[in-house]
Amino acid sequence: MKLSNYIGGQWVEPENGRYIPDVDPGNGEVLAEVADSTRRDAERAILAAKEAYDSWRKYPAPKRGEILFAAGHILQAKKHELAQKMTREMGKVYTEAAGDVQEGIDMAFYMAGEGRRSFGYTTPSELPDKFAMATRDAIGVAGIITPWNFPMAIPTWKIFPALVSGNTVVFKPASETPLLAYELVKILAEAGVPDGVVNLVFGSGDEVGETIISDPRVNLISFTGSTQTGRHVAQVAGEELKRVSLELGGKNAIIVLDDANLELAVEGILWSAFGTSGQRCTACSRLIAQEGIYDRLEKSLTERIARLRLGHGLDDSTDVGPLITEKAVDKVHSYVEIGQNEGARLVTGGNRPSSSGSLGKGHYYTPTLFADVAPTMRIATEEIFGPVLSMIRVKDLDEAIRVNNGVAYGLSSSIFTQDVNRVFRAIRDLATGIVYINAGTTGAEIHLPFGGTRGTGNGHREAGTAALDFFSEWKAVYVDYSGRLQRAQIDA
Ligand code: UN1
Repeated sequence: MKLSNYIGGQWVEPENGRYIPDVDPGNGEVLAEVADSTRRDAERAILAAKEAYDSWRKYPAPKRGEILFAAGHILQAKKHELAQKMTREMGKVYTEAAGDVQEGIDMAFYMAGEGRRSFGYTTPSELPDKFAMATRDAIGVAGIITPWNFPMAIPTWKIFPALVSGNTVVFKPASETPLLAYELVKILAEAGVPDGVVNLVFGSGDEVGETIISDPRVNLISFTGSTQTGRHVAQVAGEELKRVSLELGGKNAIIVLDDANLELAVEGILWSAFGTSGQRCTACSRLIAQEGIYDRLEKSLTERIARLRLGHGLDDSTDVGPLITEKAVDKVHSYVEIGQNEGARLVTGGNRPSSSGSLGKGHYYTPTLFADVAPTMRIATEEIFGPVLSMIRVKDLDEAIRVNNGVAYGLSSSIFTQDVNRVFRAIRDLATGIVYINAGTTGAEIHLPFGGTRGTGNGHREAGTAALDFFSEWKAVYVDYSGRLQRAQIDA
């Protein structure tokens, strides 16, 4: 199977005719061949999006919404098939892949409804016989650059609000997950998205990504990925004064206080730290435990982690799938060595599984727990993006909050306690964009704002109506029906 670009409503070969393999990280199987496009292909896509913009922005928003409804129904009908493909292409276990597709379905229906809302507001004028209102306008061509860890959810979080707001799209998915991007764009075309409104270009960040962020015809950029790349995106796009939304790294923590329900906390920790093999921006990689519960928590977690089964995500008995690439495995392992050199205590995991069995062909790493981690160690401050959890001991809630807030990121945080007073202090003081009470750090729902503070981004939020604030701009409209010149601020 060959995955070509989709430009101006046509599936087209990359100009250089080059394709590279798309590989299953769980067993090395080649799933498809994907276009390795260049700057020229990206420029064609940008031109197509630019040309389609004027008629799309004038296409009634409720009708744009209806196309998203149709896309939502197709996604729903194909949920199982798409989830299976996602597991094979990205590695996460089937149930989690199905959840990823479900986020896309939820976002389709939510944003479809926005076609009949996208509320602005009216407000009184300071002058008589004059009417004032604020409406939302489309912006232009949206450059959408997405990561591999949520191959359906994240593209839909960006593309659907972009479309319902009247923008056209140039979409560059991560090189590791082209198949799901291809499926999504096929569904959008089938749902009735007009030619040129959504364009898909496969290829590297250096060629395709760089063109999208620097080309002046692209008006806004929505990017999810590493903090390092995000900084570069902001710099390049900033030159052209583009609107830029960045969703970057995390170093999310779960706080467990002495009075917590221990079993519930353990479930939440395992799910947040080792689900998707720790490859979520929202994954929990720090466990901040109060001293009275620390040892019991460590013991219980150690037993449970030892029972987690590694394997291919389509195998029913698998709890933890592979990492995305061998390079990712190397990075995770280097952090394990860093942790040991820093003096943290490796409790369990910390190695590649033996390469003799079926795991030998994939990129696996054993779920890993470190204890006696100091809050300033590198394993407790830098994003690892793998199945590595660091336990930090604290005296009380105040220290827990200080440790939680003491990193360069601020996406998600969580606290387990039964004390309502401490719950509300935590809600007030945890400096992250998402806060969970008695639940892990993952599992954001699509109708609430998603995003983080500090190094996690640049202040924008995705999902919910917050997404419309990024993908549209305000137009203030004054209608004077007095029939004479009325001067604001001057005529009493
Ligand atoms: C991400 O890891 O980039 O809250 C997104 C969650 C998911 C989305 C994660 N709904 O974990």
